[in-house]
Amino acid sequence: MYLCQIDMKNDKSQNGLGVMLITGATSGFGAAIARMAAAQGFKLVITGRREERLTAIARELGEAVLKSLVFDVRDLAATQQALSGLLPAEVPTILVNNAGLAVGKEPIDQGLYEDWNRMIDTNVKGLLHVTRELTPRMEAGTRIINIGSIAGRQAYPGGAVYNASKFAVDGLTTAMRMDLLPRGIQVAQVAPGAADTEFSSVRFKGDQSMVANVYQGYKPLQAEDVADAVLYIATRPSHVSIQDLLIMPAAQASAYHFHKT
Ligand code: NDP
Ligand code: 8X3
Repeated sequence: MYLCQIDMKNDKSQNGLGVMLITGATSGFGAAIARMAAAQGFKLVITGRREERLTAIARELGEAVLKSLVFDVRDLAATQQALSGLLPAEVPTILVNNAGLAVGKEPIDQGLYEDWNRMIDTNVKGLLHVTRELTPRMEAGTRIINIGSIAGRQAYPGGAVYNASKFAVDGLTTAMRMDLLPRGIQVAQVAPGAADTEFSSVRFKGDQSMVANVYQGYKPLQAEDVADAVLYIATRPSHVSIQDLLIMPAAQASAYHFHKT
């Protein structure tokens, strides 16, 4: 059970606490953020590629969902088409750039170009596409929350391209914060450690023994733990800017140090 102190001065519209747009709301962090934000009074625009999943979440959350948008963040034309259709009351007061993935864990001399392109195009270019399309329409007092990773702070063997993409998110977050400062738009990063979502299943292309190995012997973060961090940032009073939040399982001290039993 999570309790966030909510500042009603955050209210940017007739939509209660405001409108949160979440990319990658079909599973993991994104779905948990959508559920927690709806429960706290946000209106939502939710996005993802898997239409059935998105429709199911929209149905579950009912009137909280203003719009469900099915598109691939890698596809600039599709992103532009989907986001340009937002009505003024649907433009986010909180943008959560969450859609992302790791694919493969081969060393650099064995990596697959296709995997590398998927990671760079989704985690870096996808975040840029969504941000570029929405920021011109976002008002003073709004916030962007980028989902980074411990993998964007510490590189590890087999992580090179995923590491590079999340180091990019770290750098982009800092520069975006400076660019958007004069417009009164805050930019934050939430950087989680190991979390039990569909992440590892995607990374290991469905190999469940590899997935089980990642989370064995300790309790990883749950999607709700990360959602709680996002909602904390989203609901601070308007003069408070949480810029960076590193959140790890209690059993993880760094990208390399786990206490497994
Ligand atoms: P999930 O695989 O459960 O969720 C990933 C989400 O991203 C899905 O909703 C997926 O939707 C969406 N997505 C992926 N590719 C695209 C695309 N091309 N276009 C649109 N949406 C896309 O994993 P997590 O919830 O764990 O991952 C969320 C974020 O958190 C990612 O950025 C990940 O890198 C980061 N992260 C994860 C950690 C972990 O250990 N789990 C730790 C630190 C950071 P769909 O497939 O329907 O398009
Ligand atoms: C996901 C966390 O450590 O598997 O970003 O890269 S890690």
